Amino acid sequence: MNGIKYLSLRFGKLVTKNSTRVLRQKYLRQMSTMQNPPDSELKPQFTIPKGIVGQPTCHTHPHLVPHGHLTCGITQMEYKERREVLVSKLIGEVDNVHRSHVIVIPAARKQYMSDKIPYVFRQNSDFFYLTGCLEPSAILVMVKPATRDTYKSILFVHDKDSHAELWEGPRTGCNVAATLFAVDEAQPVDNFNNFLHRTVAASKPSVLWYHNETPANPDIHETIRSSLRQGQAALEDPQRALHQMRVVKSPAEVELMKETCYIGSQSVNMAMACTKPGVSEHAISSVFEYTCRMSGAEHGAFPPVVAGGPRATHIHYVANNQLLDPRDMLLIDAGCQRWLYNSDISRTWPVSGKFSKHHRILYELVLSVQKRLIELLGEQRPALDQLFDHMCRLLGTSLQQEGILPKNIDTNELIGRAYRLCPHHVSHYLGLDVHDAPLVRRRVPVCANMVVTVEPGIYIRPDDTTVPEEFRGVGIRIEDDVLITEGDPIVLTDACAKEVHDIEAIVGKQNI
Ligand SMILES: [Mn+2]
Repeated sequence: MNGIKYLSLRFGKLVTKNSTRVLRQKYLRQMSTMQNPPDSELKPQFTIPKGIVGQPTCHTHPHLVPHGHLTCGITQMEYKERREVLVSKLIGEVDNVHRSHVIVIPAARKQYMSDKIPYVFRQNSDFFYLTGCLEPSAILVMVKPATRDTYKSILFVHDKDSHAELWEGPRTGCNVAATLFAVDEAQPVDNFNNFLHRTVAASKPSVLWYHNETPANPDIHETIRSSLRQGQAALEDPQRALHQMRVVKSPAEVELMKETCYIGSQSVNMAMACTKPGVSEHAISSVFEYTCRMSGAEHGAFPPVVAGGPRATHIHYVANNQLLDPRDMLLIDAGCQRWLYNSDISRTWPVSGKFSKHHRILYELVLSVQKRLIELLGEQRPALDQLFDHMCRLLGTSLQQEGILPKNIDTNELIGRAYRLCPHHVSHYLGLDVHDAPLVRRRVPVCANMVVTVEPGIYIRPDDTTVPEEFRGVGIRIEDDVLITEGDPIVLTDACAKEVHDIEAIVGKQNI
């Protein structure tokens, strides 16, 4: 790609093959010294078995997993500690201490687009957070008897099977899974049904912790329900406690978030650089995805929005099948997933490479609101719902100042009008899921080590006669991913161009 020299000079960090390699090497070095005690200090259960297992390990895929880690950036010890924290949180939630607790966290099962044609497998985030295990249809069970202070963790996995492995690739199997995932015991998934019935029947009165509403694996749903009926166990949902844990990132998770945000940022820059009149939205989407994958992401975080002109006023436009018009702006909302951690970025830029007068007015208005909202996150640690109120107020006032909204309306009316122009929320938590930890309310104040998006927008439909004509048919969104710290918030996507002069310097400078 030719224009890369210019872009590298301009930004010093645009993705090239070379810079990605350097980044990864630096990262691997950092990881192996920072969080990993020397082997001699590890207890016997914390070793990564050599040999081929069902997922990448530091022995078989040293280019993906740093030495001594179970998954990139996360040690077996960290996964074990998460399980311990969850068990103690859940026990603390139930009044009666004389109860046994059985916690069931299923992995995702494979999904098919048509007969025998699977979608790319995506592990269930709750299950992955507690195990680091990438196997479909596995099940984590933790049993805490009323009579003991300790709990036992059992991982149900698919056992070795030469016929299945001939088709699908190697499995970890029960013999190795307990060591690899640092659990007390590994059993074949086929044993789960009997195991659960026996355990629940033998431990009355018991609490069965299981997320019943949207089952991650419908195949075991009936087993759980029949255990409940027979064993007279009380059903409780572990997800709220789990999401409270997930919403606050560990130091290792923060590093993973930095990585995914950096890759997403550079990939949006590349999409910006490849934007020219007549190019298709589809091509821009492909540039984004290609750059993400070449830089170490597994795939996109979600189907990207690549919307030229008035199509940007449809907030979830994903058809991406139109050609770009030089008079239009282009809105992208895209992100990538690296080791299951997601970035989520929106940018809007002129197809021609130069903002028109009215586009620039609207763009700078949204940009100043977005920057102010990031400051407010640091100054006031508001709940995300409060940040949304701030956005409506700020947008309303700015639009009034520019003469886009009338001056003779009261504050409530103004906020209402702003809300109609930006009908989506301004923020969500970000992490293993794009809309991360959904059970954590957006009414709770943000705190250090949360990662949240800040994404104000304005969408003026082509037929919106309440707004001056020259501003109609435009959608603008600017979205960054922000790490809350004890001090100022850190914009993890700050490598992604958003100032007018930076955007104008990049757009169109790269040949596809
Ligand atoms: Mn978002």
